Amino acid sequence: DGVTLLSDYKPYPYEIEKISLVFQLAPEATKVRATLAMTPRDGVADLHLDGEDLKLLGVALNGAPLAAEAYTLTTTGLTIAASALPEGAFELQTEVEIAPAKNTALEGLYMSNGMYCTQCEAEGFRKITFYPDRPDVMTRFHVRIESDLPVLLSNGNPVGQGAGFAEWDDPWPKPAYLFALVAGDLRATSGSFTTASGRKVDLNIWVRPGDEDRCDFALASLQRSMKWDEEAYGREYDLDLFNIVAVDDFNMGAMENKGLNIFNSKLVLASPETATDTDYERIEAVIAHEYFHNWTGNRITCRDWFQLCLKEGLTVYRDQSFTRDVRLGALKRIDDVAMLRARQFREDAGPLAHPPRPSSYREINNFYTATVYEKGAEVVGMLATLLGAEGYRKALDLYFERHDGQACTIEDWIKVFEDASGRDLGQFKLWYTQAGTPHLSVSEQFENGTYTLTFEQVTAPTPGEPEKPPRHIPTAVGLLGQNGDEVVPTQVLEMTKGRQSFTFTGLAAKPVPSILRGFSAPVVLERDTTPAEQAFLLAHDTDPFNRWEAGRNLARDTLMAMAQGATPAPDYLEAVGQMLADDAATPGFRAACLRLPGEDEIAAALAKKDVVPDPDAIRAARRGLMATLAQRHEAALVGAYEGSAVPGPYSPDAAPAGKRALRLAALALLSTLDQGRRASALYAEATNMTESIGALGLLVAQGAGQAELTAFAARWGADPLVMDKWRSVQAMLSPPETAVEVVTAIAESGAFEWKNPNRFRSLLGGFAANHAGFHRADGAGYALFADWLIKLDPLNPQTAARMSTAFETWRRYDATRQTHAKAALERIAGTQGLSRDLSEMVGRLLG
Ligand code: B3K
Ligand code: ZN
Repeated sequence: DGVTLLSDYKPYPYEIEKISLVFQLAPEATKVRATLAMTPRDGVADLHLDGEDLKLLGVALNGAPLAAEAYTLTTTGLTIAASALPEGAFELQTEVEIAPAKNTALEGLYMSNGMYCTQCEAEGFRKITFYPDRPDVMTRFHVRIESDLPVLLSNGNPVGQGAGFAEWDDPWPKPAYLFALVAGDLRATSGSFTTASGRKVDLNIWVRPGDEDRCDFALASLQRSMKWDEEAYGREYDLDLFNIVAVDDFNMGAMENKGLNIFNSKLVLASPETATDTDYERIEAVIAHEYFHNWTGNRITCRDWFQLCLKEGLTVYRDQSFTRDVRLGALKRIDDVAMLRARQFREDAGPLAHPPRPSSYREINNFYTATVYEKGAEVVGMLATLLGAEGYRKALDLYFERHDGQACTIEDWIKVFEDASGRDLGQFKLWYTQAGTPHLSVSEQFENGTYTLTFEQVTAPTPGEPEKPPRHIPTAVGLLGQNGDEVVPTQVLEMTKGRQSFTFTGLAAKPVPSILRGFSAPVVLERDTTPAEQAFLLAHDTDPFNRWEAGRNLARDTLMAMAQGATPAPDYLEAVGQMLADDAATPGFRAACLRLPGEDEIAAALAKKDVVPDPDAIRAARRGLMATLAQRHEAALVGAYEGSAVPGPYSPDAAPAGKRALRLAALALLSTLDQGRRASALYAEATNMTESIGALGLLVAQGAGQAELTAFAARWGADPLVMDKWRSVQAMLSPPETAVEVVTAIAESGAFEWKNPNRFRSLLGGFAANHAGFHRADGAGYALFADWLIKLDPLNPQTAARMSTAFETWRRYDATRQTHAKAALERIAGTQGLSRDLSEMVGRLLG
């Protein structure tokens, strides 16, 4: 029935010593000849090679053509009967023809703006040649590319080059998903890195002619990443060459192919005029992420795709640590948790909930999720918290020593932590195998100098998982005295039962607890506390994350109450004023505190309390609170706005970026009072994209900015990456009364290149983030979205399926909206020839 089960895993019956590939590139008819040196592992068995959309031109065994009776060809592959195979080693050769120019799915070998490129993870290699396309089959690749294009690249080291061809050899055995090939008219920005042991590595960032002047930041990011991985994890790079190629048509962010990373061009190209501070930060983080995969993913890979979080969760944890260390410090945790809640908690609370290590799937591409990535990273972070910094490093050293060159499982990973620490992590493993976000409620008691915290954990059922046994939860707690001094420094309480108490003795007075410091576990903390106490923590907590969290809780509670008709809580308004005045806090931190929770987050919080969220009331509450804050603190906000202007040439560094963030956060509030006067002025004088697009967004949110939108399009019309911002700002921020019409107008203007995933995501992804617009009561938002998914699916199922997650919250809303959303989903489900990708998603969404 098309379902793949973890429990069905069987090792592949053949070893492959080596694969040699010859590509004769042509847009409509590329020929691929593959020669596999194979040996049966355990006696002769039927030999299955995966293959899809391949035109078979010939099969030969040890040099002799194979008779047609000896093999069967299906739509999913080629099987050679055991009876046709020799006892021992043999050489198998296939020749196929493929059409990269017709490949709109952007998986396998395809073309983008005249260049050839590949995307093989998870199962794209089977669209290039017949091969056991599974991560536990690792071998050495030799590649010959024949083409007249000037730059011909593959994995590993260049071993031959001449007129119309290049040959590459990768000395490191790898699974097929890490194979890559690029051919095109490309220009390199080059540099080098010398490893700790003295190996000089050549680095190239390859882009289309004309883009060379936007590569310096990516190159410097790569150098920083290489250095950090040596220092933090003792990991050196292992080839003499590292290539990164920017591609305009790409289904996701980037791909860690061995020695030849391929990137979505939006995550490489940056200049002050075209990229925002957030773009710079993401470019650095993704360059680091893909580079870090060289050890966590490539040298040690996954046994099967159920183990995806083994490489992704760990590598996200590593890139988050990198960004904290080289750029953002404590602010990084705040950003990551805000993102985790917005995406992963949302996923965990809906029909798409699944464990970081799922146990079944139809289409693996549907499992590159916030749960596998971000929650996977949280689980690694909890292991680091439980073992401490030294213990974590010891465990990772053991992981690399024990498993280098292998394809591993989550069981292997946990065993490494058990062996390095001597601890039993059996209960901890539930984090990997069960879905759902635990809710942790806390109560306190103080008597005779003894303070007791009692925790209770409950996880609601998720699809297919009615029972939720207690998890092992590391809870970092510190206690503050009434004057704000820290009376008990942070300690990690380990909760393993459903209900559990922890005591602190010898206290002079009842303390104020700071619980779940640094967000030490991905749980929802529920605590009956007063606004006054939250305000106290916002003012005094020594843990920067919990300081921010206290303000966030106040803001969220205020907004929830306002969405149900209340007026804003005075404690909150007061606390914001104090925070704004706190010059000891960095501008970046103050900006994070000024930003209010998004409408979707408020809706989720209401739904959790069994209140049916009203998108229009939520929007009104949020805008109302912004206006109230602006009125109350106008002088301070004007001070913050004017005082955090950054003079001089643009630098993407954290300090000026933090100032710009504060400036824009203050401006967002002030814009509710000045009819966009300041935003217009800032737009006119801005010399960097952060401020241009920030100001433009504020104008659009007020239903204004027509002149600025026109000016922006006139200036940037020829730059598709910049125009993506123009589209997404309008789709995301237009008022709900006009958002559907705005999106429709952009979509239907001939200029919208919807087949390019960046273009599609900028508009439809932006619209999905427009809470009140997408969830418009008459269902027009849902219908528009469904139309576009139906249109994209036959060309690019992967991106269509990914975008369908816009519907994952549909059951939260009122009956009318539910009826419209359900109708839209059913219309998608009923579409003839729907892809496996999108039909799996819609099936789960409809539950
Ligand atoms: N490993 C790739 C993602 C591949 C997605 C395939 N649908 C990028 C990354 O996580 O680094
Ligand atoms: Zn990754």
